[in-house]
Amino acid sequence: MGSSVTPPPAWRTGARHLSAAAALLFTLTLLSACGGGSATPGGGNTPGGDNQAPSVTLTSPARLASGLTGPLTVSAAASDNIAVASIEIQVDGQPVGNTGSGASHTVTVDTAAYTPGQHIVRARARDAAGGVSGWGSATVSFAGNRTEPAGFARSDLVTGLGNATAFAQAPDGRYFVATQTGAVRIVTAAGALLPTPFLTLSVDASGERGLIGVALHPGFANNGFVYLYYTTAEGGTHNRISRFTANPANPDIVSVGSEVRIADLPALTGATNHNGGALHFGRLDGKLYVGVGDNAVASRAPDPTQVFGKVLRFNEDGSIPGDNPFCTTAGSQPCAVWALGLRNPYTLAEQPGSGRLHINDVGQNSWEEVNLGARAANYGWPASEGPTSTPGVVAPLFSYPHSIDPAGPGGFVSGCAVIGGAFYPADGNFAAPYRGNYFFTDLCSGVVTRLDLANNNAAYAFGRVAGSPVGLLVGLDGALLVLTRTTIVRFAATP
Ligand SMILES: [Ca+2]
Ligand SMILES: [Ca+2]
Repeated sequence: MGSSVTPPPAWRTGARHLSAAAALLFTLTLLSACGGGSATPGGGNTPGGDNQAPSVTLTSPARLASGLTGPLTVSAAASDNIAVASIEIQVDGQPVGNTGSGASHTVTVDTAAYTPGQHIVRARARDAAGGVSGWGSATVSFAGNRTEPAGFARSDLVTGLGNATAFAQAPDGRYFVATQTGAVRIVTAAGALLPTPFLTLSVDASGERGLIGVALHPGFANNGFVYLYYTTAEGGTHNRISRFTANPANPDIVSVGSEVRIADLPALTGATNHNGGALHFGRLDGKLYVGVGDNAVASRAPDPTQVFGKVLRFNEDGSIPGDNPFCTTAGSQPCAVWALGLRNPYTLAEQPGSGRLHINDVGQNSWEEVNLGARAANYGWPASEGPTSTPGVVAPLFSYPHSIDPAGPGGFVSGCAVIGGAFYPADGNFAAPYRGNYFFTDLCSGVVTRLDLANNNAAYAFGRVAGSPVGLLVGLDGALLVLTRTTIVRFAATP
């Protein structure tokens, strides 16, 4: 063979095992100009010595087609130096219809099976040697009334939560729901709202202040530690992170007097917005990660000597780890700074197993951001908001605007305040294309979007909730749960 291109090992392996390869071997040998003498040592004949993958074009639907309803014709055409063996079509990373044989293929997609909003149609082609084209794709939007995709059921797990702001689930299945005015409510795994709060704090709940964050210690099953982020008027209005302990005799109630202050953040300005509030224990390092807003003083965000506009990282007892990146005066609170350049990181989420952290930064006038968390990273605020190529600034993984702009990086996704976030675990009971996805929603749109990390962080509409969502998590039973100001909405895969 004259070609010096070496197929990736996966292609070679695939060629040996593709039944189509064997079936077409004779034909390909005839068609190939250099079909003889191409035996692969130890691997049999490579069909035709074909090192050139097909190319494919998605011919329908049109890119950025919007408001699609009813049956949708999806068509693709491919070409190859020898012959196209097959074409595969996907919607949102999931194959639809049979794989077509030959150089063109059409399937019909029922748009009514999907939640309205953005979807991405893709096609790719293979040749007999296992060569695979890139994806031909179209970002489109579907219309309709669904609130969850086919194969899922949506229900309200619990209603009547007043001004909920954040939630966490204990290993025993109970949900701890923080409410802005200071109460932590317990919801049983079955969805019963206990009448007596776990505790009620005295908070300043004006504007975006109040009780706005909750996390359970990784050892909660043994120690009953509940961490809260709240605005207190004590000693000048400021945000505080404290640890409380559940009463061993009645774990639905706090042990009176158990509060241990983890951190008292500096005094707030008169502005009542941008308090952050995200609380999360790193699964790999056991550290407490805290999202702190800029308190409407944007210039603080890039300043490593201030804790506003940051992700902070503490030890579980409130001491500061020695390996944080920006420490100049040992023992000072800014030594807790782990990442900077954030405006209002209201939620954080970590992928089970990998430790991958997503920081959801609520934007100002233009953009909402999902950022990949990294030690010492600068996310750009206030010099940049949304997509950026500025050196030294970590651009968002995904950002979407406040006004819909289908041709822009957000596609058909828009909203006013990003609300994260939950990684769907690899062992969950959602279908395979959903596993490893990152789910987020938006305070204003109520659209639950999933990011397909395996497809370059493509965004697909998954579901919708009414009201104003403020948080997401994947429950112990594998359901996706969305907390709104009043309700926990449950998305479960149906058998
Ligand atoms: Ca080929
Ligand atoms: Ca940014």
